Amino acid sequence: MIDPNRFLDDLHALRRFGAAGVGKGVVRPAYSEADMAARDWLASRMAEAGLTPRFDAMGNLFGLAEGPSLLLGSHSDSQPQGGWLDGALGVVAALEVARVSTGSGGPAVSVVSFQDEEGRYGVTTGSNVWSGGLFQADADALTDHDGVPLGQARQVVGDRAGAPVDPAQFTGFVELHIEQGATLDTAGEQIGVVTDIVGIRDRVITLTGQQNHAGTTAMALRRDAFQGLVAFSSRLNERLRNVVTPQSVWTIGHVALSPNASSIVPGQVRFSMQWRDADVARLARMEAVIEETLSKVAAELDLGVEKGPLLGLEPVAMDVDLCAQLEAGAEMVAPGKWRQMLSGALHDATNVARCMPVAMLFVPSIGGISHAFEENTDEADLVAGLHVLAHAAGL
Ligand code: HGY
Ligand code: MN
Ligand code: MN
Repeated sequence: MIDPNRFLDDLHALRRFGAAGVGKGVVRPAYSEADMAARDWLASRMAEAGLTPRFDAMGNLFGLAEGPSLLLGSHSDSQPQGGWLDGALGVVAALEVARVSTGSGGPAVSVVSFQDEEGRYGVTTGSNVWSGGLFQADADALTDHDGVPLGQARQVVGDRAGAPVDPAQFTGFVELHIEQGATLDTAGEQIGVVTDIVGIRDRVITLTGQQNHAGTTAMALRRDAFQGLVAFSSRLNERLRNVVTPQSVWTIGHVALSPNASSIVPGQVRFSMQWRDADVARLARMEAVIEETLSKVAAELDLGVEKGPLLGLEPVAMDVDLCAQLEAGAEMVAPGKWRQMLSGALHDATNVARCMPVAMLFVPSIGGISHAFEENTDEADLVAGLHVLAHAAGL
């Protein structure tokens, strides 16, 4: 029998690894001490649940059932400032469903916590490598914003790593996740059944001008990298309006100004450029506008441009049969308080869809807040999501 209190206790226990900031925030980036300690704890809980824990070389952690099984899970790494539920909810709910199913001779259910879903080193990197979307050597060359290569960071996995886990042993993948947006919360609904996950593009861009004295360098003579970023961003906002819809998003989230000093004209700026949309053709049109705007501004301000590798994932549709099971569960658990919806956030399910049928379900995020310490969800909604997941697993 699903035990909501045991599930909630596990959620609060997992939050203690990297607990930080206000509310229930966590700081548990991929391969950090807190991340690996959390994975060791999850491995012990998987063993107690009757599963066989197995790390792979990337640090993805599986709890394997015997024979063919349905895979449930998500990720347990966090953003640099993360909420306690992003990823963690799906892993802990999967653990509770697998524990009950194994204990009652029910359908075989395996559990996974993917590594670096939050893309400290790329974009959903752990499940990307595991599903064959990214070669290990290419992943190892990816660096975080401090320049540390993933190949070096993942050494912390050490001798935990066992044989690779073959995706062929799984019949499908279902991921429970918080919505990370305001749709369900605003509508007073409890469950979202995801129809599609948007696509994403992400790259690091460097503009290089001339570092100089802030007092003696006339404005007309400056090659100011920060002004280049300002001009790029404001013109981009104007020019993208012609190709986007209200669901399209683009973000400059990381900015490193050099040398970042009050009396020095900035000679260089390194920034992340990320955009997302449900339509592949529109992602390409957005890319063209970004490229044109960048080269125009660089030419006008006499700045050098260096573009890092373009990382990305295509939009993906969820499996209709697995969705039907989630919809039946939603109607049973939250009659009239569920909807089908698009996911504006990226998830490991996008990568896993390369190897098997996948589906996702959401529970509300209070105020739509996520990727922030304030992220939270009512316990009743967390438990509702757990019950719908259990129903989809055949419990
Ligand atoms: O950015 C995302 O969509 C995910 O939460 N990593
Ligand atoms: Mn997530
Ligand atoms: Mn996230």
